[in-house]
Amino acid sequence: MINHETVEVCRCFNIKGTAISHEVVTGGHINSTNLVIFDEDGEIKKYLVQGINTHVFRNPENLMDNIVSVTQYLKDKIAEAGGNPERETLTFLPAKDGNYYYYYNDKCWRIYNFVDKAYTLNLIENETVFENAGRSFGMFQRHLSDYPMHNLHETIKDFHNTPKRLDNLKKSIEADVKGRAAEVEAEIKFALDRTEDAAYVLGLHKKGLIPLRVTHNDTKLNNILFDEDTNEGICVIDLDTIMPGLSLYDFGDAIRFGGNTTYEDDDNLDNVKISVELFEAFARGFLSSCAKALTKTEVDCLAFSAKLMTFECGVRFLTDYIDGDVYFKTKYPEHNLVRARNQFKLVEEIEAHLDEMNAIVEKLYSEYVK
Ligand code: GN1
Ligand code: MG
Repeated sequence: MINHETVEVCRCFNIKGTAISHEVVTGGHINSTNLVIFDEDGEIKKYLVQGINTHVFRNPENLMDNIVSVTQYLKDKIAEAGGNPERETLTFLPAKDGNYYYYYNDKCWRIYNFVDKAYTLNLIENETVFENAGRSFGMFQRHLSDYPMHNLHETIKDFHNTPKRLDNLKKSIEADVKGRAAEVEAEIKFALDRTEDAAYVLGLHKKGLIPLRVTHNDTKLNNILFDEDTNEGICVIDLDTIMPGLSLYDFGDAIRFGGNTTYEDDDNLDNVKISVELFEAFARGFLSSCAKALTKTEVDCLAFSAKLMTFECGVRFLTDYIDGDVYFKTKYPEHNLVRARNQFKLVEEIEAHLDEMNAIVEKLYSEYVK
């Protein structure tokens, strides 16, 4: 089925030819994505046509300014390293007014190329693939290490400020717009009991022990494209939250999602476990590509960052549940609560395995900084 609206949007980005197929791409919790295929004079072209969630990203101009500038920078880095810039980072199309976003039907749209012969994953099937993911995210950070950070806009303020996320939770409990707070007392207690942990990493940053870097800030496993033939991570996608941040956010968030033995919304908490093997695989890949660039304090916090980012995401899901599901897309009424419980179970799991995970990091680090 061809979708009239997305084809019209494509015309606003100067795409010619005949639309031959349309498919909704599910998976992301924020934006709406469509894969639209065109026949352009016998040549088959695939585009991702995305409706930007302007409730979350309130300034599309700044958002696209970051993304276009970073992808152009990455293209040069990739070419210098002998890679393929068309395949290893995203290419965005300008609209007919020259901007990289366009308002149509009161919605804000953007279009980028579809990378062929690549796949995404929601659950890790084997350790090698996760090691490859770690290498890609480490490489992403390395490629951007000299990027002029002051050029970046903060697309979402205090995105990974965990103490602020806890403050927001408290405000939501106070407002309790849907009358849901009473039913989640146990989850609220779990969150508030960890107030001190929530501030630990930012405290080290404020003391000057952890530097700001250009970070991705949403390193979910499904935000990386793997090559169909080699299973190598080839392209980091979902670039909306590229901002100055801490490397620990990227490492920790990747473990939160990929190191869990099940999906982030599995409601059977017995399935939720941290896989120490997967943690080691990702840490090996990550450290192999960026260990030398990290400070010792960053390295010492890597395992802890997995707990921190899982905790923060759980707090966000819980807050959104109490707020009445206004931020994350949900498929059923308790979806955010199920996600929050899943994340908090994973926090407990990480707490129980933290010594083991720290020892793994220490061992790997000494291998890569020899
Ligand atoms: C959202 O857009 P998506 O699905 O890749 C969210 C992340 C959360 C993640 C939880 C801009 O990521 O911060 O960690 O859901 N993105 C934004 O799965 O809030
Ligand atoms: Mg995504």
